[in-house]
Amino acid sequence: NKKAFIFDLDGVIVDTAKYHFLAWQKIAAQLGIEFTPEHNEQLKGVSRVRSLDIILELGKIKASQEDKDKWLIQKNEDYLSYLVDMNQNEILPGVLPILEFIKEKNQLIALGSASKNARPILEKTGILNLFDAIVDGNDVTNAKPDPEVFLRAAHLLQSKNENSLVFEDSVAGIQAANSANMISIGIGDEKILHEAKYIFKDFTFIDEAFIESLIN
Ligand code: B16
Ligand code: MG
Repeated sequence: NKKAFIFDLDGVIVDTAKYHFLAWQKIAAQLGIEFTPEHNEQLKGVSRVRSLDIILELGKIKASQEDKDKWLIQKNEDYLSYLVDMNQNEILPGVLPILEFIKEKNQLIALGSASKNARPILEKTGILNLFDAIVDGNDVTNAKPDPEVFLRAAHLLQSKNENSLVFEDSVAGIQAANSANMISIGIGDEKILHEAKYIFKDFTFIDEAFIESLIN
């Protein structure tokens, strides 16, 4: 009776959240919109298209589809420029030993990310082979907090929702996991992620005993 461990990508496995922020900040600055780290919390786990809409709403700007498409391309090109030299060093502290421990225990691992850039990131960081299933922004139509991404991951692993665990750094992702009846594990600030069943500041606070308690 295996458990399905579903991992978000940005902000959980790798610290790409900071690159998303830098790239969006450039777009916002260009449009004269103030965009702070607090505003950025609303964008975590949210699709690229929806993220731009949130920023435009912040600045009360109405834009043509043509302009939006241009900014979306610009944002992604800028974001990808930060990933060019990405390697295993960008995996967040404590993540790799936990992934390896879950494998050692013969449990299942999936990715559940909103990002369309997920696969190249897993390749560059050298951990693609640890995943039994990958669901990313190319596979889903409904963004978090809709649970589609996690439901698909559990389905691919043939795991029941209640036997699935989700590691997430975003409020939208925690809500998605909860509404799918999965066990939500927040990674980050407990004030922001208070809806999660468990919360850890980062993976260095998660030990093997905790993972074992989830398996049994
Ligand atoms: P992309 P996650 C999400 O990834 C990010 O948290 C979010 O900030 C980003 O806008 C979204 O992916 C889309 O990413 O532009 O690369 O397709 O946290 O769900 O792994
Ligand atoms: Mg995330």
